[in-house]
Amino acid sequence: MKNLLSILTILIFSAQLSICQHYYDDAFTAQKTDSYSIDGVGDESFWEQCDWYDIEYIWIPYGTAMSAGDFTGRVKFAWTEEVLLVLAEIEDDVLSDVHPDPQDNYWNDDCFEVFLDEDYSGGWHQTSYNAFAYHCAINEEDVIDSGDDNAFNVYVNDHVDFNLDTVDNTHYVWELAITVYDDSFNESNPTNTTVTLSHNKEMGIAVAYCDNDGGSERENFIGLIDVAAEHYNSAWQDASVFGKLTLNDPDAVPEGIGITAIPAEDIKVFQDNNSNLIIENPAKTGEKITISVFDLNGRLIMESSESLDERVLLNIHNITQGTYIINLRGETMNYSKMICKY
Ligand SMILES: [Ca+2]
Ligand SMILES: [Ca+2]
Ligand SMILES: [Ca+2]
Ligand SMILES: [Ca+2]
Repeated sequence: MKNLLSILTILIFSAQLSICQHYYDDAFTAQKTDSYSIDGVGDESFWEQCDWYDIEYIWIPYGTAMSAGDFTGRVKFAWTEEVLLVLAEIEDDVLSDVHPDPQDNYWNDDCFEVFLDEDYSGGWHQTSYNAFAYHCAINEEDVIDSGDDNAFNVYVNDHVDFNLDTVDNTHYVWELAITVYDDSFNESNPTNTTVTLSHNKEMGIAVAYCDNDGGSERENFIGLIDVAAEHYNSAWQDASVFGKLTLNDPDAVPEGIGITAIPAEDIKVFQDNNSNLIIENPAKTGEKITISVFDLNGRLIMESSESLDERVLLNIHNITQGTYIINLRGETMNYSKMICKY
């Protein structure tokens, strides 16, 4: 009996380990927006604040290279409290949809896939809703995920609102708004609850493209994550191969610290034409502050202690072009502003 208990303990512990692990440390950031339009055109201003991530790893056939013009892709992420937003630019020489039944061989037609693990748990999801593998068809309508033990290849069209826009004969834009469900989702429940998104929330994410150029099967499967050979086709089954997506709201003020000394609208943070960061504070408070520059993945790029006089100048020549979050923190203030370094 004692041995049996020991074995059970080991099994349970092993199961917990397998549920919580993540094989890769790829990190991505989604930026907050309050409004959007799913029209296949990424011209909303918030998309400019989001980084592109290349869809560049050939999962099938593993480790091979694409011919010029066959496929290129890149993706970016944003969010509101209601949805995760995905924008992808795809180059594909032939759009192909040879299996007319959306539930038949959906992965063998041209198809844009978003893999989403609401709570970043990792772990097996092929036969559960621990995570979702949203296979979006080029008909701009059908979204299929493998279901659970009771339901195979289920329609989850109401999870993803998407639009596929044709730019020219070989270039396309996919724009998606994904309503987020947690692992309590049940396909037979007509009133599944959805998850409200918030600043700093972490979710498991991967993206891939199934490229079929006219045959009966996809010729290539190209993904966002640089997986090992053993995981060349694991994403549809195992959320542990996903990367981490962090939701960022640049306007969020950390709890317990507010701007008390100076109204936020009175502080101006911008870059001048000589690659200097300028902070203007008409209140001339002289408060000792720490100026921190973060990239969109939350990495600290540089930091400086200054006195918040009427005008503070900080040399940022050595920072590469891109979007950054500037944080000013002092005894009575905590203020963040996003800037584009050019
Ligand atoms: Ca749009
Ligand atoms: Ca192709
Ligand atoms: Ca999960
Ligand atoms: Ca294709």
